[in-house]
Amino acid sequence: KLDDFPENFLWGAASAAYQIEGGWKEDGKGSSIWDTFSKIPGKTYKGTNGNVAVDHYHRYKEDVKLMADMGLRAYRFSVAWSRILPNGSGEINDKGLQFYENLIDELRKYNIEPVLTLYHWDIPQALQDAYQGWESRQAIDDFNEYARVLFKRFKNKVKYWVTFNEQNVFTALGYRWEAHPPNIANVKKMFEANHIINLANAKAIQSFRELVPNGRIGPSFGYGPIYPFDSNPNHVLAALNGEEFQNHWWMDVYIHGKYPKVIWKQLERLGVTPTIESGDMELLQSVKPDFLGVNYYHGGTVRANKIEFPLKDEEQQLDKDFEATDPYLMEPKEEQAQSPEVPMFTNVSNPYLEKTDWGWEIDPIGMRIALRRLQSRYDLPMMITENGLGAFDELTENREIEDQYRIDYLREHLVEIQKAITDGVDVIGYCAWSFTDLLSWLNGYRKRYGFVYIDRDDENEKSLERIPKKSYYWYKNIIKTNGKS
Ligand code: BGP
Repeated sequence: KLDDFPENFLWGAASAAYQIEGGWKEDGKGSSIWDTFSKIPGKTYKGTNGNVAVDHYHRYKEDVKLMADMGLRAYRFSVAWSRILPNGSGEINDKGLQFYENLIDELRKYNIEPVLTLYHWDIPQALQDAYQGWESRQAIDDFNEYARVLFKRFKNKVKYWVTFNEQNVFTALGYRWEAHPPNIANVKKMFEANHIINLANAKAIQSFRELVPNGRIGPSFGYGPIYPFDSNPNHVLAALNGEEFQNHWWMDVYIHGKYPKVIWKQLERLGVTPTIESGDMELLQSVKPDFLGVNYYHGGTVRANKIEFPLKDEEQQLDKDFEATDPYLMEPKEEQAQSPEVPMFTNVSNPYLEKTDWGWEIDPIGMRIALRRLQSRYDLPMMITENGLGAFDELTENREIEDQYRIDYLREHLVEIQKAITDGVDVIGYCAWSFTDLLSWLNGYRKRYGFVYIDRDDENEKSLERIPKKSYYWYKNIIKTNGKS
């Protein structure tokens, strides 16, 4: 049983444009870097892409009706920049704006609060071609231009806005691991692009203050607490390094307008600090978000690095387990050996945690730890903007999905959120990932997260029929009772 959640708690669900919409060339849309990347052989599972996705572009009314029937109070979605500005800047495509206006109106009709994400990883290809996208400072102005178009158009219809989704994830996978576009392996470029994105974030928030004075804006960060392997002070120190490097390096800038000193020094030694121009730090310090979006899936466990502290026999296996399951380390690259954090910590599996079918650790208490740590360090209201279970859902003979495992997973996380609230953490909402099944960036359509099953697979679009899962009815009841059931 769950205890009370705050009144007006935003019970929601989330999605992202590229993963759900389809209609990739429809009504004047330009290409994004994901449209290009997904077509490079071998980059995504069986070459799956978002050309059709789950066809939300044409079926949004049906999807919103399902949300309304469920009683959903908030829906987080992202806008595809290349629908609004097909060339990245300049000419505005009104049909693109109209699509989002229709979606927002449809949500409002049923009193579902729209939570609009400006950037969920899909910079227009035109800007990548023109100046290498986030490697150029021109992207700061172009992102601001794009954001201003949306602020002006939707300022009276959308209250909650998210600037960047998981900046830590898309910069690392895109500029370091060659796992996302722009498909680069260069740590220095990762830090340069990250700094430019921080500036774009700050500038857009300045525009927001001018154009949407009553709105609320913040980033969505992919946060996971970092644990020490055991109480050996060397490992505890490594966990501190991990926490600062993997989390606070990114987040401190949003809230405090500066990079953590310890990590800065470490990067300086490695020669990979970003270029700071005059006025940069002032711009970063001139804004502060209204809330923090938190995407929580799992944390990480680390030990002091292997070179200085060779692994004991029993630790070797944990190390192997980690390398076998971590999605980003499946094919270790040469460059990994010289990656900046290696002198500071080494990732290992956590022997106390079970894993999903996809090798992600299941750690509901980590949710409470995350919220507590973030409340202490940043002291802002928080919205869980993503949390969910990726699984292989199979239709039964009666064409139903019995996803009790998803219900268990979500319930355990909600219990910990509720405890965090009792602890004194300010949580304003929870958006489960995801409402309908949708494209998993690298894993195709078989890794499913939704409350609503979509009849399609990796090779075949099939009927695209929407089928509410068992978890849909469970969440409906959670919302109805404000979390009590
Ligand atoms: C987050 C992304 C989402 C979503 C989710 C699940 O990092 O913000 O867009 O995809 O992870 O990830 P995956 O689809 O890789 O399982």
